[in-house]
Amino acid sequence: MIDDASSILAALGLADKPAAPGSTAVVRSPIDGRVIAEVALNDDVDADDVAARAARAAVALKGIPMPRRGQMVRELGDAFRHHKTALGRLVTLEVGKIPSEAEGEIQEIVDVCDFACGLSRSIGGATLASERPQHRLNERWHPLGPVLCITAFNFPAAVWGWNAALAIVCGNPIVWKPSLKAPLTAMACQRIASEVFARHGAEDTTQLLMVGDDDAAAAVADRRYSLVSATGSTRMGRSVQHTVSARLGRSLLELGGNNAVVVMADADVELALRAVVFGAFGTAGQRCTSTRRLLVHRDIAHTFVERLVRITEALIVGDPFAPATLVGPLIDEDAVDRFARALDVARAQGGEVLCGGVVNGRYVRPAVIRSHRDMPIVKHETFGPLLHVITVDDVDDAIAVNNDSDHGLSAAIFTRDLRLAERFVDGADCGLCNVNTGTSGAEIGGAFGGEKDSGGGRESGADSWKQYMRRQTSAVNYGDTLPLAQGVRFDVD
Ligand code: UN1
Repeated sequence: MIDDASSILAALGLADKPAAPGSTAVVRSPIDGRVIAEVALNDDVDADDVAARAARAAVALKGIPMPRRGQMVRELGDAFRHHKTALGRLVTLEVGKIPSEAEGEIQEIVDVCDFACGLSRSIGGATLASERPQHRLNERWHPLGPVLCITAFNFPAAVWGWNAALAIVCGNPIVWKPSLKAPLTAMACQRIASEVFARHGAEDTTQLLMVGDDDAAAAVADRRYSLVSATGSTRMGRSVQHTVSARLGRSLLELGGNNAVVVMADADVELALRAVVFGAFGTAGQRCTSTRRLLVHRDIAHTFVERLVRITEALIVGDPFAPATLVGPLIDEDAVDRFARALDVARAQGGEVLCGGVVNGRYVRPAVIRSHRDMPIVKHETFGPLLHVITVDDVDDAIAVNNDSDHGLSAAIFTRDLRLAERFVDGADCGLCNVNTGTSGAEIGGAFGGEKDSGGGRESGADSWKQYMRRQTSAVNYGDTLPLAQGVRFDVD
């Protein structure tokens, strides 16, 4: 199936040979479970060296004017443009996304680099009126310091890209701890990035920290990292937050989601069907923004669900490199077990599995389950192609069910009625809330992230650059006297 694994790796300068002696991680392609590489892991001494280099790189980067850092990030974007196809193939090989989605992920890096380059000439602080005569108050933004970026397997490149482009423009080096389920994509991105930054004499602007999740704890606790930006499970996020808070550091968390699409009785059904199918089963349901709950109006529930099941049953599941495939494999056998278990639990709690189940190995058929709103499982995230269908009576009911989840990442409503749309957006407690388009596939221009167990962070877009900078208020006296604020007098002769 993937006889050209070696050529995909070679195109990006990666070897499929076993790594040198020492701890290694074996990388298997989810497509057929075959070992495609073995990568060397970092030990404690390496980890300390990486942090020390990052601290030195922070000093060097701060000395480079922001628009020049923007230029470096623009070149980074160009390099990713150039390698888009090759990187996309690697993402498909390593995590099983179909090529269109894999390339879309690389495009997301290109987009955020363009965005960050623009920011490099527009980031500024406010000038404020001072209560003291001949004084000016102004706000200045300084680089924060090294950023530790922890990413998950499902977006093995883009999430680092969001963080890296903004962090670097803001003057911070970035150390990337990728998921050991997808280290090759990280190695390829790092190779590309280090070439760009070496051209500018800014080595170590990006580095990799190749350690397992448990061994990342020491880096998370390391005060040399001013910001820990972590994407992954809520459990991981809680532990990161706990450790970083204890040292009064900053964290930026982008965790799971249990996202709902609401389809009202007046919805454009064709649009809604497409959005639900892509949202729930695209990326084999392995996005944090994947649609996990369909809240459909009682009046159209029967016909909508019938059509949805028909479309779902016709989806082509299989080798993601095959042109007709829309749903590739799950990342590993554990993910398949969790999916199978979720179907059993849903059945045990009174759900009716209308279609879907395990096929073989790492392949599953997307599942649609007729569920009840009070089944405990519908309140939890299952990372896979599984959709709970729940009927709702009206928009207020939809809001109530949508919000009855520990997560608050993304939601969407399909309706032609402006009033229903606005009421839903008003009432949904999620960080992202769409109208007549699905829950996943956010653009980099908007702040991305969610509430509650989704972590509260906002990555990419909008004004998220503020999280990568240290804010300073500066009072400047351009007069000849020293008036004190609040009218305080302290006369010394
Ligand atoms: C994730 O699943 O961790 O909005 C990120 C989306 C993508 C990013 C998802 N742009 O689905």
